[in-house]
Amino acid sequence: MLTTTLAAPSLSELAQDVRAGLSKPGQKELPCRYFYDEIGSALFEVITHLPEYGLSRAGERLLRKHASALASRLPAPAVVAELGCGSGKNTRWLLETLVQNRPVTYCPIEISGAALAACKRQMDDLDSLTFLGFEREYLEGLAEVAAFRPTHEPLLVLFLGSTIGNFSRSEGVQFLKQVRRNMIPGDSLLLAADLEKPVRQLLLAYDDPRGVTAAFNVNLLARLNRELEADFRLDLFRHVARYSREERRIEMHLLSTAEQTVTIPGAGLAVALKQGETIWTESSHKYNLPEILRMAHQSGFRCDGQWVDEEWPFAHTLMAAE
Ligand code: AVI
Repeated sequence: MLTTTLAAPSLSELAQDVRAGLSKPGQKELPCRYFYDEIGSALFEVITHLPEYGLSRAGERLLRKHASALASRLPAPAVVAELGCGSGKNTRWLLETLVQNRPVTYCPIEISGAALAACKRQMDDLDSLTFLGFEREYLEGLAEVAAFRPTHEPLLVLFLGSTIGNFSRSEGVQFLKQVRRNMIPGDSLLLAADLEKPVRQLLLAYDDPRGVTAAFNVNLLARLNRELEADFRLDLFRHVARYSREERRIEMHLLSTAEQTVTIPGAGLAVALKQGETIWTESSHKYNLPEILRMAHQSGFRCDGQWVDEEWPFAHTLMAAE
């Protein structure tokens, strides 16, 4: 297996985003993409095994069950790009099937170097696979893949795990449009989206009784302590998961249990928090099938297939670039 990994972006971007999010008037925010340092990626991996968090297992079941059907609908893809590969465990089911009858260049695009390294290990023994990893933002990495891929070899872009749900609905469509701009007719996108389900089930998925999701959320503050010399007292924050019926999304927050001031020298910032005030760290939007098809059309794709898991409502939609 051939392997290359391209370098990470600078730290100052983290400082700028933290400064912008925590000095916002009204609701303070931190971008969820900063969850995934080495510890956060390891905690997320544990989350994917929690009985309450059914998303990852649903995605895995769909890929295991439909990999051959999917492969047969694809015009011999030789280049597979993945937006956010995580450990690569689920993707392996599909790649294993694809490499059976063609050589594949696999280009995972991932901002977490730790996740990219884990994904590389996951694919190590696939002989007909060339692994070309990009430690980049999704669109930046995809533009690089688009620039080097031979145009006669169709490109398959994977956006799995329902990461689309971490965008707002309108940002999600804007994002898919930008993905589409890096593709040409004949290319395809496999999009995973978590579907609406009972609120109680969703709240448990994002606030598990073992406290792993809480640790994942609080690690974001620990990361700022480590990387920006912040002095967040982790014992003064509590993980909160809420469901917004209006927006049809889970929101994760970190609630300050005391009035306090936190200093973040690396971002040149001191933040005053009231007791009960929250920092909003993540949204996970939940979808229905017609709206996924609408999103596909709005962003320049035709739907070529859709698979829904029987145990945990979750959909994979194969979209062809028109
Ligand atoms: C990566 N992303 C799709 C996960 C989600 O479900 O929104 C991240 C996550 N947050 C809490 N648990 C898992």
